Amino acid sequence: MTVVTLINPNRMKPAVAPIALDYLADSLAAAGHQPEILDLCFSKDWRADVDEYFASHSPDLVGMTVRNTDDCYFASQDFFAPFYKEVVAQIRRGTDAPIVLGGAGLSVAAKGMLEYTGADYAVVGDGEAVLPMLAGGANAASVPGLVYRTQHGFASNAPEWIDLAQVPARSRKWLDSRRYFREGGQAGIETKRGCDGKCTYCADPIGKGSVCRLRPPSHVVAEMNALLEQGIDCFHLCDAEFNMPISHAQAVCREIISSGLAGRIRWYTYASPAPFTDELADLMVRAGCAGIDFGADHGDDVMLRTLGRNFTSEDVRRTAEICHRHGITFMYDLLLGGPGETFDSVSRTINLMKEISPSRVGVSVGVRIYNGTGLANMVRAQGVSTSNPALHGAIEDNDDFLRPMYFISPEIGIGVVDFITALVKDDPRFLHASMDEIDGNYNYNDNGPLVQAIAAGHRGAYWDILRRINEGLPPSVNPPSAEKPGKFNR
Ligand code: B12
Repeated sequence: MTVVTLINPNRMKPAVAPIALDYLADSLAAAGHQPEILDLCFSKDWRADVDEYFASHSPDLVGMTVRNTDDCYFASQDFFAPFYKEVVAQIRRGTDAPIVLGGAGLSVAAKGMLEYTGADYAVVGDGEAVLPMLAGGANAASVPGLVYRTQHGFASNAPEWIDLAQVPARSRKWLDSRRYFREGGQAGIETKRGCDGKCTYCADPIGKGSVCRLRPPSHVVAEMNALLEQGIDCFHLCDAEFNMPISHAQAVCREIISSGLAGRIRWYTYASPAPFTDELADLMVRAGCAGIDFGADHGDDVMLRTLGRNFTSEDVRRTAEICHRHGITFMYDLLLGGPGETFDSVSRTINLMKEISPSRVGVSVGVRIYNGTGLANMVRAQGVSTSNPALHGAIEDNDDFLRPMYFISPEIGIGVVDFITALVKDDPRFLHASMDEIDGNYNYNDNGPLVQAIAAGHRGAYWDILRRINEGLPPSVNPPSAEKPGKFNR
C-alpha cells in the first residue's frame, strides 16, 4: 500500500479549507492507497510541525496543494511562491519521497512554480485520477497534466478532464472541517467544474477546462448532508459561476428542496449576471441561498465586450431588479482598468451601481495578467517591459506572469484609485481598497475584522459578513428566509 501525505501550506486567515485534499484523499483511498493529511493552516510553528510529522512518518509520495500563487489583489500584490519554496525545502529535510504540486493557482503557472519551488512534479487540472496514478508508480510521460523535469529542461503533458458524474459522492471526512467552519465561517462545495466562457482575463478554463462538467445533484446534496452531520450548515459553492448552465443550477436547487435540506442550510455562490431569471431566483431562495456574488465586471457595454463577457449592461440592470424583487442579498463584483478603460466608463459604471443598488459592490482596480489568457497574449504582443505604461507590479524577468503583474489602461493609470475613492467614499455599499488603506477591505488575505466577526459567530460569504458588521447586524440565522432584508436590499 502506498502512503501519500497531502499537505496544505495555505495559512491565510480567515481559514479556507483546502477541499481539494478532502476530494483527493477519497480518490487515493478508493484506489487502495493510504492518504494522510498534514495541514499547516493552523500551525503555531509550521516548521516544527513538518519536522515532527516526518520524524514519525515515511510516505512514498507527498502532494502539496497550491490553491493560490498570489492574492490577485492590486493593493497588496502578495506573492506566495517564496513561502511555498520554504515549505518544499522543509519537507525535503524530512523525506526523500517525490513532491508533487497541484491546485487552481498552480495550474495556471505550473512550470514556473515547479522551477521556483524545487518540487519534483506539478499537475495541471484535476487531481482525482492523476494522483492515484502517480502513487501507483506510473511513468511520468503517461500521466495527464503532468509537468516534470527532463534532461533538456521541462516537459508537460496535456491535461485530461475527468467525468464528474463518475466520481462517487465525497465523504468530506479527511480534513478538520469543523475547525475550518468555526474559524473560516463556511465550507466549500462544487456542483460542477470548468467554464466555457471567453473572458479575456480569466484563467479558469486553463485550470478547470473549457467545458462545464456537471456533478449529479444528488451527489451535491449527499455532500451537504455529510457536512451537516459534522454541524456545518453554511456553504460557499466553488463553481466559477453557478448559473452556467442555468438548467444545472435549477436541478441542484430542486434536489436541495426535495431532499428537505432547504430549511436547515444556507449557502452562497458566485454567478453570472446572465442568464438569470425570476424562476431561478425563486428556486435559489427556496433552496436556502443566502447571497449571490455576481461577477459583473462592468456596467459599460464597450468594456463588457472588450473583457469578453457575453451579456450587456441591460442584463446587469435586469438581474439587480430580479434580486430586489426576490429579497436576495447580492453583490456585484467590478473589474476596472482593463484595455480601453476611461474615466468616463468608470464613472458610468459606478453611477449604474448606485442606481441599481446591489447590497454590496466590490471594486477591483487593475487586472491580474495570467499566462495563457487573451489578456496575456495581448500584452505580450505589445511588449512586456517597463516602458509599457499599462503594466504594473512585477514586470522585469516575468515573461510567464508568475509574479503578480497587473494591467491598468494607460488612459486612467493608477490615479483612477483616488478617482473611485472620491466617487464612493461615503457610500457603505462599496468595498474598495484605496492605496493607503488595505486593512478592513475585501481582500480575504489576512483580514482581521473578518476573523473577529467569524469568531463572534458570523457565518457566510465574506462580503456578506463585512456587510453585516458594517450595518451592525447580528450573525445570520437559518433558514435565510427568516431574516429581515438588509438596509439596502428592500
Ligand atoms: C470558491 C473560491 C473562493 C471562495 C472559497 C470558498 C470556500 N469555502 O471554499 C472564497 C470567496 C472564500 C475565495 C477566496 C479567495 N480566493 Co478564491 N476561488 C474560489 C474558486 C472559484 C474555487 C476554489 C475551489 O475550492 N475549487 C474546488 C477545488 C476542489 O478545486 P482545486 O482546489 O483547484 O483542486 C483541484 C485541482 O486543482 C487539483 N489539485 C488541488 N490540489 C492538488 C494537489 C495535488 C498534489 C494534485 C496532484 C492536484 C491538486 O485537484 C483538485 C480536484 O480535482 C477558485 C477558482 C476555481 N474555479 O477553482 C478561486 C481561486 C482559487 N481564488 C483565488 C484567489 C486569488 C482568492 C483570494 C486570495 C482572493 C482574495 N484576495 O481575497 C482568497 C483566498 C482565500 C484563502 N484563504 O485561500 C484565485 C487564485 C489565483 C491564483 N493564481 O493564485 C482563484 C483561482 C480564482 C482566480 N482569480 O482565478 N475563493
